[in-house]
Amino acid sequence: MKKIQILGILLLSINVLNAQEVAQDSIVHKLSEVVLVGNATNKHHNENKSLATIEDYLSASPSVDFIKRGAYAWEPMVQGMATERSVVTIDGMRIYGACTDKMDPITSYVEISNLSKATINIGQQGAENGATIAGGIDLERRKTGFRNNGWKGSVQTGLESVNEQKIAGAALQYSSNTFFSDVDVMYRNAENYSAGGGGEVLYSQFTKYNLSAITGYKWNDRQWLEASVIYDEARDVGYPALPMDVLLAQAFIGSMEYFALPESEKLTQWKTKLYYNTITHIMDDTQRPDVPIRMDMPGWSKTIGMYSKLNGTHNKHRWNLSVNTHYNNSLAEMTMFPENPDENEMFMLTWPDVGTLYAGVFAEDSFKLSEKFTVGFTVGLGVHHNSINDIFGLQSLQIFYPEMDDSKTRFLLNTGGRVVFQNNFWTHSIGLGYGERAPSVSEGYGFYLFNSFDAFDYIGNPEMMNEKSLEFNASTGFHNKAFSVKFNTAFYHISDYIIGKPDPDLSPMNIGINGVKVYEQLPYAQLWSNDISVSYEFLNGFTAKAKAIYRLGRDHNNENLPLIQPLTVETVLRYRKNLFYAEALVETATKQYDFSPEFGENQTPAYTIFNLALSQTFYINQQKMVLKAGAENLLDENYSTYADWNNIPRPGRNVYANVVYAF
Ligand SMILES: [Cu+2]
Repeated sequence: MKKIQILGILLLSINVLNAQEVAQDSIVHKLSEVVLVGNATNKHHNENKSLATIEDYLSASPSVDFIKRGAYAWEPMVQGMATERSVVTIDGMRIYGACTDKMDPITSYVEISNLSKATINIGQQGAENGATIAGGIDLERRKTGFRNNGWKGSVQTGLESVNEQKIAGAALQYSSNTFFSDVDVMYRNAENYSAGGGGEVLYSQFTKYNLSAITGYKWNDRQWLEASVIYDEARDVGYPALPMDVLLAQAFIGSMEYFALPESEKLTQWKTKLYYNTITHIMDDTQRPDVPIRMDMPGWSKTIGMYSKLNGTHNKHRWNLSVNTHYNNSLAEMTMFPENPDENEMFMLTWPDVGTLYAGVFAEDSFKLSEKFTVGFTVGLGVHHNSINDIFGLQSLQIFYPEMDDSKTRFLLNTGGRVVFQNNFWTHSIGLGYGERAPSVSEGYGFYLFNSFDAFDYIGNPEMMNEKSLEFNASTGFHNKAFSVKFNTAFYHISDYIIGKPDPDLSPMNIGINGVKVYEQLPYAQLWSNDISVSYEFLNGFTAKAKAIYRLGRDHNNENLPLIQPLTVETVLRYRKNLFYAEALVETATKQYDFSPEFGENQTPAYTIFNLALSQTFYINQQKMVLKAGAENLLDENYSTYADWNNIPRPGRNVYANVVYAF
């Protein structure tokens, strides 16, 4: 399900490599975590529910969890921190969501069929693609590469009982020594799901279409070009935890990349990418029977960018140098329609046509001190420039900030270092980091953004300073042939911590709202993130695995931060014999002792759920068929996790079946 590997970031081949193979031939460079995404032709795939969502796959990482506002488009958290504090990229490309309510994180615009793996780097080790506090997730595209495999393909279909979800997908690949092309389509359609013990969760339906293609042409042994497109469209997506739904969430993500293997032996690879993406997000409340006032809230986001990355080795050094730049434009509107037709409609720019221009350089070096000790450094420097391109939007914000300019420039530093000890059985590491980030578009320039968690309208603050983080991390791991254990801990002292605080002088835009919060900066907040994973293989075919996660987050007054994970433990027993595979899983969380009433949070009770999965693979000549069936939340427990927005209950018992046929 998950391979935690010590992985050099210097991937020498563009082919889809098995993460284990990569790890074995690379020196310790940084401590990345790699989640392999299921694939009909991947030897690991029968460990997963083959047609699970990308969120399910990423949840295998102890560093990643999700805020859930319904059944669709969960918001990824890295090390217990929400999207403003992390950088999520697709093959290094920056994409900004177009929703002021965080309904459309980057992960919602891809499908598992588009991806081969996700690389997660925590803290400052994750700053390669942009300034970050929590770390980065890079989702890597799936591609056959120049393998000379000829034609290959697969079709897959799945059914899930809890929301009558129907899943269908197909993929076709062609590869020769000089050309490859991968095309895939995926469709998901789900009705409302049922919570544990029965009870329909209204507005939890969704429909998603995804189409992607990637193609490469190699004109000599050292140079090639790749082009990639992803088109993703979700329609009629319900968000039971929010007062609005989504009529349309649409993304086009395109790129061209040039690869070169330099003649010099000291340079391993040079790659340069140009990319563009455009996102349209149409939110509405037409399906909701009683809302105090009807509103339309569309949003648009467009990003153009490039990067160039050079990797090399020199004596005992492995290094990586990159430049990247992007420009994003974010615009969102709100129109309110009063019930009384004599009253005027009210129009606001909730994101006042905000431009974000970022340009950064990043360098990374790892140096092998001795057989067993490696030191690594990263340093990133960025220039971040915001501008408000709409005069009406600027004037609206100037009501609160009369002195504000229409633009602001910031400089961002992200740097870290670590020492790693590794012998045949043990790996230990300690690291330090310092990072800065700019406020997000909402934090800086949002205008009356309603948050249904604490029922406050939020107003951005363009005058905030950069948020800064000092981090300490350590890990220790042991592995032999049958047994492995790994423990990670990371502590973040975040100064000028950005958070919304009530302003009693301001009145909300709508009835039934508690008030208005304005983003401001706490002197500091602290986060402590811990996880441990254990795996033991026994009796020829059995594997027992367990992982536990515990986090703590406090502000400068020692008050709890919101959405912090209580102790959560997952235990899995697996059995594999030839082509048969079975798995039983227990997930349990303690009562949430540390929660934040100030942010509308209440105590989440403890829960335990059981899952079961079976799979069998058949080979018929060159063809392969995988049948997979399972049940999630077997005892139909009614529960929600700490990260379920407004305590929306998780799905009840779900029986599913997946069939994958590959040729
Ligand atoms: Cu939205």
